[in-house]
This record gives sequence, structure tokens and C-alpha cells, in this order.
Amino acid sequence: MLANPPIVNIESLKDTFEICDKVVFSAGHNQLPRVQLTFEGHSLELYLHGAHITSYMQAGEEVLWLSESSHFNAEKAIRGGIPLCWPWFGPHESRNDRPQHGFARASQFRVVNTESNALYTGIILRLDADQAPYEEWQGKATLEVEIRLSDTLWMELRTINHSESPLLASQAIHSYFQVEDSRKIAIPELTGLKYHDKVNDNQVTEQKDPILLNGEVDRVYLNTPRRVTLHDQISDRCIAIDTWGNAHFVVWNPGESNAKAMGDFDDDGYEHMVCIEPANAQVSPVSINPGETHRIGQLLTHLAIEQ
Ligand code: TA6
Repeated sequence: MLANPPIVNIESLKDTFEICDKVVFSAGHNQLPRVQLTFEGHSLELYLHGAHITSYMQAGEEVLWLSESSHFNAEKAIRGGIPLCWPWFGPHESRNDRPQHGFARASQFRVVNTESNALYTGIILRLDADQAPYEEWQGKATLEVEIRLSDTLWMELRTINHSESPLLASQAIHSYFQVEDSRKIAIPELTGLKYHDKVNDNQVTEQKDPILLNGEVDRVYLNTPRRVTLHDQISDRCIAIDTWGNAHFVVWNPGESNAKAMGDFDDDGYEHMVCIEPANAQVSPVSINPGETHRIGQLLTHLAIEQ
């Protein structure tokens, strides 16, 4: 949590950034500031807390999984939806007094711009460099998040290095996808790729057969293609995840015992979700030169199933 998160006045957000019924601000769970975007028959909900997307309804169908046990408090990340892991992914490399997955997902972003046009409804949010809660990150980097809703969901994380020296950062767009049964999904593009298996001492392993989520799965795939697809073999829905600026995809499902052990994770939630995350994991962080901007992003597209 930030040392002193900026106080947000929803009325002033409405006055400055609201756009008819396309971009609407309100008090969400626990009075956290919430934004709802709509574009034709599609809608999206996000919180300024973590610039965290909590719902993406594509033609009326929810694409993301959100835990009903999520805390929705200023100290913790919301469980589910699309948490943003920044400016590091995973445990901090040297400090055990730093939170897992960085500080952006438990920080309050400010709105920079909102947009409604014939192609999309969009919003840009920013976590300013002086908001960093840790001295080693004070004034170093800004995180700008842009989200565009149409019949797809386009989003990009931009890291701007304000410092005088190269900035090492790892990050992930930690999307929780909703599925009918996590044991009945396919991500065909992963077959044949090597991955770090975090459930087996980070051993580099090859994905010989189609992925099977049966128990805890926590993998950092290497040399990944720009697109992977998530096939729900029960509902027949297929989501394409097109990405840029990432060297890896992370695939995670906690399995039954880990889900039960997490207070903010529904006990049976593991049966209905899979995380597929474009990432730059710590195995190879990005180096951003002074004054430069690094971009990582994803485009989620609902693919009609070929009959
Ligand atoms: O992305 C996979 C992962 O790094 C797992 O190791 C697991 O820790 C997951 O993220 C969730 O982390 P969180 O801090 O949100 O509980």
C-alpha cells in the first residue's frame, strides 16, 4: 500500500472524465473507486486500486474469473480479474520485506484520460514515480496503463524510466480466465515449448503433450509465440491472447489445496479458472534505458469456434 494514497473524489472524477454511459465512475466494493466502460454490447469494470480490471463481458459473457472471497481493501491486491505485477514479478529478488509481484497492484492509480469513439471506449491510468512506496523506487519510473474496450480487450503497460541509469524491471499481466472446468481446457500453442516448472524446483522441462491442469501448475514458458489460444472444451469458447513486449507466458492454477489455503480464493475456484500471463519473468527482466519507455500488452479476442 502507498505511504499516503491520493484521496480520490468520485464526484470530481465524474466531472472531469465521465462520458455519458460509456465511462461511468462509482464507489465499488468497500467504497473503492470503480470505473465501468461500455462499447456496444461489451462492458468492462476496473478499480483505480491497482488499475485492476475485475470484469470483462464480451457480448454479455464474462471472460474473467473473480474470487467472491476477494478482500477489496487498500492493502491487498484484488483476487482474480487482471492484476498487474510491476515493477517486479514473483518474490522480490533480494528483499523479503517487499510484497510478491511488486507494488502496483496494491497502489491507487490516477485517471489521465478517457475516450469514447467509433472504434473503442478507453481509459489511461498512471502510477506516478513519486507514488512508489519504497525508497529504491522513489522517482524512478512511471507506470502508465491504457485500456481499450471494443469487441476485443486491448491493454498496454508502459514503463517510463525517469532515472539516469538503465532500469531492470520484470512484470506480468496476470489474467485470471474463467473456464467451465480447468481440467478440460487446451492451450495448443504451448505444446513443444520449454518451461521453468515452479512446482518442480524451476526445472527446465519440455511440454511434450497438451497441457493438463490437474493439481497445482505454475510454469514460465520460454521462447513463446506472440499468440496463444485458450480453448474451453466444455463451453466451446475460445479466447485468443495476442501479446507484445513479453518474453514469456506464465500459466498458473493453484490446485485444490493451495486454493483452500488462500483466504481470498474461493475453495472451489481452482476448478473454474486458469491464469495465462504475458510476462517478463525475473529469469530475464527487461532493461529500460534512461528516458525510454518499455511496452508490454495483450489483445483478448473471442474466436468463433470453427464448426
Ligand atoms: O503467476 C503465478 C504466480 O507467480 C504463482 O506462483 C502464485 O504465487 C500466483 O502468481 C499468485 O500470486 P499472488 O501473490 O497473487 O497470490
